[in-house]
Amino acid sequence: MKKPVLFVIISCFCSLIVLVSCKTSESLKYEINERIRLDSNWTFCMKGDSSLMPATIPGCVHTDLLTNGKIPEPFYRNNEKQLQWIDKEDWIYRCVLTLDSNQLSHNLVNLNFKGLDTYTKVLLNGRRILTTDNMFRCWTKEVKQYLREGNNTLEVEFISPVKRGLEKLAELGYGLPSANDQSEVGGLGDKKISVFTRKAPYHFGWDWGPRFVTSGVWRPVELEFIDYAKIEDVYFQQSLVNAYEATIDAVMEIDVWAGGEYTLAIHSGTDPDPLVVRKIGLEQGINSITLPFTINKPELWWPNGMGEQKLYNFRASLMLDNVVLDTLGHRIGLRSLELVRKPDSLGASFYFAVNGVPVFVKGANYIPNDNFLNRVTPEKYEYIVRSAAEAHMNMLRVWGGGIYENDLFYELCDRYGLLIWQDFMFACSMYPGDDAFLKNVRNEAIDNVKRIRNHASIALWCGNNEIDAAWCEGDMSCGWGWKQHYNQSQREAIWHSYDTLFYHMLPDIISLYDPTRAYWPSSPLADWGEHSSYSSAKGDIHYWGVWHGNEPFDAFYRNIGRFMSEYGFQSLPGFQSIGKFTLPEDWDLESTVLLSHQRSGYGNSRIVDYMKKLYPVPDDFRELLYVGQVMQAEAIKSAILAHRAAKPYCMGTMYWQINDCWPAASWSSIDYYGSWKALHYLAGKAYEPVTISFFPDGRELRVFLNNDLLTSDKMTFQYTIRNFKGETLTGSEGNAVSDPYGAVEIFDIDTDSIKNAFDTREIYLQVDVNSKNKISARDIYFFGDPKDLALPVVDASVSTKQTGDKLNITLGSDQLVKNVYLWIDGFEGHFSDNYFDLLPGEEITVSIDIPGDKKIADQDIHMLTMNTILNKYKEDK
Ligand code: BMA
Repeated sequence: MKKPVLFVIISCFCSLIVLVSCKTSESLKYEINERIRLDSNWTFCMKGDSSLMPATIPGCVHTDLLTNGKIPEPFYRNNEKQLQWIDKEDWIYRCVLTLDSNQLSHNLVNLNFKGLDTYTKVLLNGRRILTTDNMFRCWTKEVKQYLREGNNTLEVEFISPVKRGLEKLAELGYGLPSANDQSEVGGLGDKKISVFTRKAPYHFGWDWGPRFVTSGVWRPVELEFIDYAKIEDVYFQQSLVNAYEATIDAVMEIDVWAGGEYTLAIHSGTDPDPLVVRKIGLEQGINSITLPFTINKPELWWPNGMGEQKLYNFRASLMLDNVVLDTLGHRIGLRSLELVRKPDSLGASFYFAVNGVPVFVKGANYIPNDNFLNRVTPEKYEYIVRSAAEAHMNMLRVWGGGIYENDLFYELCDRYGLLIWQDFMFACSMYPGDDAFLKNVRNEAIDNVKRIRNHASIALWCGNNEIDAAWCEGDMSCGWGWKQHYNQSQREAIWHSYDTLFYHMLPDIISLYDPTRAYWPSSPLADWGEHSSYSSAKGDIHYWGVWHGNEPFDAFYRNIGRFMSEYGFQSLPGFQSIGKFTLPEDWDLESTVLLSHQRSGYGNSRIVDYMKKLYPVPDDFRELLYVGQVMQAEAIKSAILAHRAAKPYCMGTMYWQINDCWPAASWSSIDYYGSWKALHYLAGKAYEPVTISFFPDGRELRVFLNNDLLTSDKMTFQYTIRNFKGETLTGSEGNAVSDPYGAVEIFDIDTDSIKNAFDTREIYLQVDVNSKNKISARDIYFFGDPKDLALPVVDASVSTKQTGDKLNITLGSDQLVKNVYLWIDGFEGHFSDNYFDLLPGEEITVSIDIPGDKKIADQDIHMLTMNTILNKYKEDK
């Protein structure tokens, strides 16, 4: 964009959307608080430019430039590189508010910004009213004195976060470690500036994401008109919850403009009778009032898979002379929740107990769904959370390099029963520790703890991602090699900042503002590196021996800690997704375009290296993507099942990562466009309530039954060794006694004797667990690597039946077909199952939603299987 000489102000008119339309009738003496959203008819321009363009609020400068046709789609091919100029400019956003005398007659007018990204100067009618420096904070300014009847100009100037970052780096005089800050992509050489700015760390690049350092009004803006008093906040603190009663303290913050005798009440749902009501004298300023109340025989909230997610609608109201001035409500799940860390003979436990029941955590790490956060629709939020619940997950970790998520995200997690491991937004870096920085973080932490603490889903506050292990204080030989770059006094200063922030300030804030929840300083507080000073027998562990450590997949069986909060393996998106951001000429793992959509240092060659050892490496691009996804899925499935078999020593498993922020090669199980990779299907199976784990241990194959049901039925099991035609070669059966919510070894097999008796390329082990004459769990195991299997040359038979908007596809085969992957050219629907094994003589019906007027014939169903791949590439040899 050209920089103009003149800067012309062209006003815009912000439409005023009434959020809480509470205008009083003539007869009422008091006006009820009113809020209007300022979210339309904004304009923006580069500072120094005269051409104003329409802007979207909430939004950001990159997407506004895109909508105005000034830049191409940032995620397409290599476009990222040519868009790095945007974050080096300052940007002006402006609108005009038209206010009438009635609105200005209110005693108080607040301007609330729910999120400004990041460094801004805010002007109202030409007068500076606010300066901001933290994307994660909410900003409120009393503005009545600056407003006038008629048109008012609101202007937000965004100062380049890159310029500010560079200034702060120069001020400190030395750089701070920031492992994932892609400064080179941003044209800054080795100048890592992300740590100086309280802004989503991943915006500066990550090992799965691009570098787009955004600016913008990223959350709603509103004007709020108040006459007497306002409910600033209400926290429903659950001091005691059990099946008989829930004791709750409604801790209220009332901001009072006119002191007097007010009435406060708490209601539940539509019940006109309050749970508690109190008349109380309030003084001008902030008043803190606690209203305790009890719910008898509460319906409890449970994590997904353990029970219902009952949510109560609690509502606080503020009254003056029987007129309701303000209300504030939350949907509250009543449950007790505890992080149990008890020393034991092996170290110390690390598990969550909900309503007194130990939870085996099954989940994934979660990152923001887009680099441009305004592109994440409510539907996308629900899709991701629902996909997690459908895969039987009960926890997501909101990881520390992203954002404190939107309210909607936590509401969805409450509804779907997903517990949240909530990091504060610090990851893989050391941070400054000057007073201004610490004060800023303090306010950020308070804002966010207060904003989300009412959600039943929040299980834990965690200080940061991987910093403790990376720095590794007290031992020069451990950590990621950061300390060695600093002299003694710099090292002390850096550690002091860390210690202050994560071992004092944040835990103090939690004990003050959310005392019923646990705080954990860093994830992990147990590391996989051989020099680690932490023990995996005590805390959580990130196990990256597989992938980063290049260890074989069976290392998953040997590296199990008390709580596996990260581990993972990469794959590329599927063929249909790849087609959306590339051209056919890019369809090569070493093409510049695909390498720029692969941010892990080893590039795509790491995927191929693993593949060479275990699977054929297809020449055909679509087949290569397929094998890559199957490899990722089978690796992570085996890790999950190993962790489940190690219960109760291990009490949680969360793979890295469920989602993507752009289309790329990554560890995700759902790609940027929402398509489930093979991993999401297989993880869903590994997370089912009752599963079987195959656990190779030397020459033994140990077989476990994992039961996550709260009840224990009598179960029986059969195991059979079969050939690929399904003929039983040998087998046995027995009773399986599993505790409710337990894991038990049901039998083991001497693999040497199997190898001596049979050709292991031609057999598999099938285990069925039955209860009440129904199959509760079934899984199969191969005694060799996939590339060595002599799978038959067969394809599954396909027959389709379309009823209304649903297409059922029935597949069958008289021989084993491994990893059946289905797709329909030119149509992207969600298959209810995919990448599954079809056992000899069995039928599987898969469904997909399809518009009734789109006719799909049997031959439109395309299929890839491991049988095809193995036989094709065997013939090639
Ligand atoms: C973990 C995460 C991320 C990273 C991932 C893959 O350690 O915490 O920082 O993206 O590994 O390398």
